[in-house]
Amino acid sequence: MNSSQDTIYAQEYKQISDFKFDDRVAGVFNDMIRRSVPGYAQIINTLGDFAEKYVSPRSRVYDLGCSLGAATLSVRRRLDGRDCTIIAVDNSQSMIERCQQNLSAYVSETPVDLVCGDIRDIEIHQASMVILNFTMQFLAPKDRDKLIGKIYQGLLPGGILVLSEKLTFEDGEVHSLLDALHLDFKRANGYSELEISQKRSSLEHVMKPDSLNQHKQRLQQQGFKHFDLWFQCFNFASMVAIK
Ligand code: GEK
Repeated sequence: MNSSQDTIYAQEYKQISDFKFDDRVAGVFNDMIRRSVPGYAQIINTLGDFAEKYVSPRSRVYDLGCSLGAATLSVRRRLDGRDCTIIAVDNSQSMIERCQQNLSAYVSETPVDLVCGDIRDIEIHQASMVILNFTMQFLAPKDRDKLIGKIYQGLLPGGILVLSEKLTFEDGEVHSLLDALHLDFKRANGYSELEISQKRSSLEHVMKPDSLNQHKQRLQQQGFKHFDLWFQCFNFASMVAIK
């Protein structure tokens, strides 16, 4: 999956508008997410391992907020012979168009239904795996319980939800430390102070992370019995919840 270098916030803007997954972002997204999210590559690879263990024959896999299709590609490689369908959803037309090109570059017998739509509106049925890889943090907090409830209802018994999110921490000291380490990670990946601060302002009203406790409580309230973190690097984490 090739992509141009992300220089979107390299020039100084007089006014920073809210972050959008538009064509400009979609064009550099692969570079942007790898340089901004610690552990992203490992999480993407491990989604394939979860798929291998949890996806049952003739079931469905949902990739909600699929962007350029990295998670779908990782999972699809492991599903041949299971007669499954992957439903990959994103509400950015630019992401969907590029995702389609990425998927067509590889041969697979597992079909992918690529849907340009809002994950709050789609139905979930017969799922043995649902992936929310850094997507729920962009949903209004009031819509999150309902989404997790819908996923729980749509999962087959024994099915898995993999939920990756940026986290906040209730302990202020820990929050500041992990936030500072994340900023160092971005600097080490070549982002300037200007790029870091302008991107931060653009995300301020758009991305609202929860704490691990909030995730745990929500997942339990919506019915999940089994839950834990399987990955964390600084303030980025990936969780599993099993029905
Ligand atoms: C990956 N999972 O590479 N409905 C549908 N899509 C949405 C919605 C919504 N309500 N809100 C946001 N999106 C991917 C990375 S990126 C994470 C996910 C990030 C989409 C949005 O268009 C974008 O493509 C994606 O969710 C979030 O594994 O940029 O940090």
